[in-house]
Amino acid sequence: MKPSSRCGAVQRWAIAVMAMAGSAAAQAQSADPVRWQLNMGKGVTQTARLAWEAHMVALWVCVVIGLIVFAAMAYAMFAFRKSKGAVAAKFSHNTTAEILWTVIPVIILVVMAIPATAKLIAMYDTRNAEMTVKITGYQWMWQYEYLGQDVRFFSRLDRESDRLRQSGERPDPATHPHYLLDVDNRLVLPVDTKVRFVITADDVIHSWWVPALGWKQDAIPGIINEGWTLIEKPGVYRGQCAELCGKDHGFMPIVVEAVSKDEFAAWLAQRQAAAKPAEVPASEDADAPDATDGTAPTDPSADNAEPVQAQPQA
Ligand SMILES: [Cu+2]
Repeated sequence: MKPSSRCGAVQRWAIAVMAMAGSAAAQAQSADPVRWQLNMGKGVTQTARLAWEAHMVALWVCVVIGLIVFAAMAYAMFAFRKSKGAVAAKFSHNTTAEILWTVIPVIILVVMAIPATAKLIAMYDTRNAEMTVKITGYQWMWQYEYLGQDVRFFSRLDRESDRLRQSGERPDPATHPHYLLDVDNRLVLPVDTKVRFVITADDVIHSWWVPALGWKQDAIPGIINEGWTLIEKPGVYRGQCAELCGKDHGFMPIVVEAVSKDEFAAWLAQRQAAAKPAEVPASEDADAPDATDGTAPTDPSADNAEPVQAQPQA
């Protein structure tokens, strides 16, 4: 190989590795991992930890099996090589071996399935929740409704990300670390509180996914799915829609802000207070002179919860 072509090959190889690392980093970004993190994150909920434990058990089982199989292959290739005069055996069936390579994997699978099933059952147990949030997926935003609290709002891609994505500029990770992962209204939740989610969609199937919480749940029109979380650590946890839902699927991020119970109570009270004055302008407007032409003024008290297109169509 000529030095120049070797150089080209090395360059192509380096580009391929960088591209793979780049896409891995982009995928992992939603869980706010550290740079070059290879393993799944532990998350900030018990559910996430259970998923992590199941993943680690499966990983180590795979590692041990891989080591045994590759060691056996390497030994066979080296010890029974042609140059040593090895002659291939001619048998085609071995009942003992066939029983062993069926029974051993079955035992491994059963041993892995028992704890995994217990974990799954725990993940779906939404009983004794202290509060419920209804999540509705729309093309292309989320609506959060704190059931029984008179608080609901839409959560859309933040304006800066939206501007950048439409400008054709290349966002700099240093100045925009949460490009496409920021929203205008965060889902604020209290820590150490069992929160039940009821999840649905208005138009097409979406999927609500925040990796740090440890699960994802489909949001399907006409169907209510459930989930729950109990966040142990205050912080900001980011996620994305995980079901291809249309052209702006990649632009409906999720941001959960976990705060202390006191901060949450204060935030909720403030949201409730902010929601109330929306009814006041109706009476103010009644005195406004623009009803003189006989046309009905637009009703400012109209429910602002109607979905509106977040972005102009491209
Ligand atoms: Cu979606």
